[in-house]
Amino acid sequence: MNETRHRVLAALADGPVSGPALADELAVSRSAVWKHVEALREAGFEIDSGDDGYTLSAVPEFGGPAVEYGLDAPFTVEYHDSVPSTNARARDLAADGAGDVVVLADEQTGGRGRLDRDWHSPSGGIWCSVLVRPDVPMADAPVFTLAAAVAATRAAREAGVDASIKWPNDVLVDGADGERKLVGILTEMEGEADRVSWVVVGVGVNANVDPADLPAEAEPTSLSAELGEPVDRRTFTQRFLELFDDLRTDPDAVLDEWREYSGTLGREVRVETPDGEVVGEAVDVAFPGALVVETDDGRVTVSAGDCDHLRPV
Ligand code: BT5
Repeated sequence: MNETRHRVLAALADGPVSGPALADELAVSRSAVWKHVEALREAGFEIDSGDDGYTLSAVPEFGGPAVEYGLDAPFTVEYHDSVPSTNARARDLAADGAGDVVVLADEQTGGRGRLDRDWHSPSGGIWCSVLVRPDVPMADAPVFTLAAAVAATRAAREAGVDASIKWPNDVLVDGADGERKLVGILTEMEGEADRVSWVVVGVGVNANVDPADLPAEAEPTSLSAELGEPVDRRTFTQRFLELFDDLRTDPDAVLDEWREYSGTLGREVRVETPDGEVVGEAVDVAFPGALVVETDDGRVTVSAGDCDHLRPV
């Protein structure tokens, strides 16, 4: 959304404001004001026009302008009703030189998980990829996956869902019938060893989705299933982006909050790594995102793999 349109919205939110007064305030023509108001109505904003002028009366439930409106983070949002994969789109934007862009979709038709697995993304979810250009070495990039997991978990808790993090990239809800997957994260990047060029953090949140429409073997859940009513996707997305923005430059805070929200630490785990299986008690997380496991043969630090929670220790 361009700067003038942001300012139109801000003025209407404090409305009523007349077309001529708005034109003066923004130093644009009256017909330009009218075009901005019509474009905002097209985007789903409800704008009343009365004798005193225009007033903003409702913000759309979801979409790019809706998420950008009132967002306290420096991202522009590109929204799609349907797209093959927000990560693939964000990678294209990265190749064009973009940064601090969020690609957001209501539905994905070719969503991807790690290791080329499928990610089911029906309408009603929050399918979101954040493209950033941090000034860090490639080896540090896993901390962005942890930051996204922390931000998604905190946003879920603020929405009333008691989520926790499973190392390295899942957000789960522990219910009567065991742990169910609420959020998955796929981080992709490009660069030289000493410096990242871009990082795309893809976050899939089962928001207002019926878990019956997701693969049963994945043991999925959704925010709406947990709450018994739809969640406000606009607020959730804004909180996620604001929290992620705060954390992306503060790795110590990421690790501290990750420990606080972790469902993995203190558990007996089995991690399938490229070098074999590691079984033991998960005792800590280490920068930039490794899991420290106390095994019968001593401490092992695992930097990548699929993790299963076994019984509590
Ligand atoms: C992940 O992979 O959990 C990462 C998922 C990232 C998805 C986001 S959505 C926005 C962005 N655009 C993309 O194209 N991707 C990212 P992994 O840990 O490999 O888990 C994949 C497994 O989760 C699958 O094999 C299924 O078993 C299961 N699964 C698929 N869809 C699911 C869903 N909606 N909810 C829960 N589990 C699901």
